Amino acid sequence: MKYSLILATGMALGLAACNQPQETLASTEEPATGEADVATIPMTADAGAQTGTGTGVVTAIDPDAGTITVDHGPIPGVGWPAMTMRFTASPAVAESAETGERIAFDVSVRDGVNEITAIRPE
Ligand SMILES: [Cu+2]
Repeated sequence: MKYSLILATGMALGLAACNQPQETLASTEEPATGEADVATIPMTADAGAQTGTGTGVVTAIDPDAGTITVDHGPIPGVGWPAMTMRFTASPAVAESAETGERIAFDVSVRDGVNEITAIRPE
């Protein structure tokens, strides 16, 4: 319950904050598919969230649960050593990865929620 409220509030704030630069940012990422334009934008300007960029290998994807498991290297931006862990991801982001693929990704850490906000092939 508490988790959902925090997530919903964060998403609302994120959407509001990213309303303006959304168009230009989206064009630098993968081609927009309609549903992907909001979800794949790195929320680097989101106050209260720590952000970082990492690289690693996708070991599992669960689009229904909205998670991606990545065996990743150190991520100095959020103070993490190398490890294998599960991240939250929007359906659009989850679908942009493949199991076994080597990726670079943006991560946002806020209120204990570790979310991959963008994925690029490495
Ligand atoms: Cu980790």
